[in-house]
Amino acid sequence: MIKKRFWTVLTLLVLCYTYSALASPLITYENPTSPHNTYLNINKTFQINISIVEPALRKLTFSWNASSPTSYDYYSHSLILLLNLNNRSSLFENSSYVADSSIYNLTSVSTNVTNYTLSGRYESAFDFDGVDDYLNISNNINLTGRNLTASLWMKRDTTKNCAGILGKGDLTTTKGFAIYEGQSCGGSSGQLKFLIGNGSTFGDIYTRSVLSNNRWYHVAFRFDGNFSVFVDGNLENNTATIVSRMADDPAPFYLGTNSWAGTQFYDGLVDEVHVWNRSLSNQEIYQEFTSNIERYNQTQWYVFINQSKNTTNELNNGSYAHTFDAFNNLNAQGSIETRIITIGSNPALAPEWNNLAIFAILIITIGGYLYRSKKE
Ligand SMILES: [Ca+2]
Ligand SMILES: [Ca+2]
Ligand SMILES: [Ca+2]
Repeated sequence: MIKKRFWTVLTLLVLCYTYSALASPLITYENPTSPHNTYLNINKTFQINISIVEPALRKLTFSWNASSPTSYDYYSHSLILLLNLNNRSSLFENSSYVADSSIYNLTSVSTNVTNYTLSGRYESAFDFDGVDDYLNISNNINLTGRNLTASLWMKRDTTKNCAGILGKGDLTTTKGFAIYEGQSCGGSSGQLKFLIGNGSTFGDIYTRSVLSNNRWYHVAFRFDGNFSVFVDGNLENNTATIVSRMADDPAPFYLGTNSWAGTQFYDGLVDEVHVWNRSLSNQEIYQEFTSNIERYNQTQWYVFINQSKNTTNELNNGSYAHTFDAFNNLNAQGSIETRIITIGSNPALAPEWNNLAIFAILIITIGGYLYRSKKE
């Protein structure tokens, strides 16, 4: 009787364990992630690649840097739009449908778009012809009163007056936000403009840089009561705005056109669009520039990171521990082992080379000894 109960309890425990193991996100390091306890003395940056198997991902956190621990969300409920634009049939993507991989799984419809291009920043990108192509992404998201960060990669073919790149809402109602070309819209040729409406008026900011054609740029705009604009991870303009609060209604996102004009079409590529309903820190925006998160199919995700300190500096000497935690819709957690990368200035021999060197010295010494004994 006791024996039978023991086996029943054991079976239940095994079943519970198996269920929880199956139900948790699975994270795996992929090449070329450095092994645990790697020492770097030149090229003080490192790459991390992971894959995640989880059909209902809700949150992904990257923690790193042992000396001043930093935690960074690659994915969470505050990421309200995530477009990889990779034309994955496993996500039902085709020339007239684009998958939003945010939690909100928004419905995107492309209009007058002929093709994706394989020459994206990461995998494929969307190629807007500047004539009539745009994407319309309907949603029930209301950003009224929220902060905002919007980032994307862009590579422009030609500079056009006021051409819309990304926005939400019909700005004739002075609501929502928009990123578009500044030329003839209050800015110079090659500048970008970011605009937010509060229901009765607009606030705006421009890039300081004049962005060249035919080159990839990462651009990010942040509204947190003030305006900030980042190009390739660098904060390059930061101003107060007359608009202290955003007004919005559940209006569509638009890519490739200005929703309020309908004739100002962008000519060029757009890739990896992120919209957050919160303000990201400068470090988080730099991290967006240096990383990519991709949904590969219904269950699989990839994250790529090329970690350095910032856009101009490699990492300081020290010890960097990194790990990831993922959560699904049942709040089950999956983690991966912490790996440590040490960065220093001393040329350090890897342990196997140390052993090889000792072995070689031993062989030479014994060889020398035998040679001498034979001669004597
Ligand atoms: Ca077209
Ligand atoms: Ca892409
Ligand atoms: Ca073109």
